Amino acid sequence: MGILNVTPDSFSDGGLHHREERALTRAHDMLDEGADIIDVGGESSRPGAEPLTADEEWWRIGNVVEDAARGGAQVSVDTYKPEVARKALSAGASMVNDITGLADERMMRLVAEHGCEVVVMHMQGTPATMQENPSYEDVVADVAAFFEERIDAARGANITKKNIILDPGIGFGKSAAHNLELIKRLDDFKSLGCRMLLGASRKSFIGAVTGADVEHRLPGSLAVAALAVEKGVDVLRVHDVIETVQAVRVAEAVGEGISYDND
Ligand code: HH2
Repeated sequence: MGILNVTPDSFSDGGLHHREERALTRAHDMLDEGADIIDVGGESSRPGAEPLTADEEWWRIGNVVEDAARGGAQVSVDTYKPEVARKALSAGASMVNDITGLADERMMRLVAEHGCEVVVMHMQGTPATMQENPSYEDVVADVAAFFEERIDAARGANITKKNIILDPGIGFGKSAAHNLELIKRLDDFKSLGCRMLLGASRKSFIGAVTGADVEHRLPGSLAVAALAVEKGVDVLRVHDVIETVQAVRVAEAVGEGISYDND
């Protein structure tokens, strides 16, 4: 899943793809590089970010969603607002990426109505305050309990389990230690029986471990991608598509084996 932030202020690529034509070029480049899904977002969720209205958000992403879907991409819309998701689904998106984990009942009903895929992400608090003092009894057990409750609620609303993709929400109300623990124990979530997504690309815990600034976190991001594949993660939400595809291919080949003509 390639990230396409049509925002002036995202933590890593803010401003880069704000102009529509640049966003579309980036979408096509990511598909050429091997992305299967393009995740289009109009509102930054970086710590401390201020929310937009639904109209402002749609105004930023509408044409990009429509054009990317028309060009044949599977489009995911990164929004927690049902008004924005509804428009995106009508414009050709087929996945809703909801960082609030279907907190809004209207979003739950919309996803059920459309029969689309949905990313259910865990977040402690809200983007405005989530990094102030994240705390858990046991971060993996707490996130798993949240997933179980959300799966039950979604199934109660007639969302099928095969359409639910679980995401522990790296950096969303979590310290660096929490993020590392979640990555280490990603396979604990497999027993819930849903596909899984991880969004660790260029995030600040990589900086906390290595000292690298946001522009120089690709190696750390690739290390996490390879570990995630090994632990059974199905979708990686990333900025650097071509590099991640190579890392994933190698990690998969180690796991599954491959036959070479020239061995
Ligand atoms: N992370 C970000 C945004 N959306 N969605 C899911 N499912 N999982 C994530 O980990 C995730 C997400 C934050 O990263 P980014 O989009 O690069 O930045 P910003 O929120 O500042 O636009």
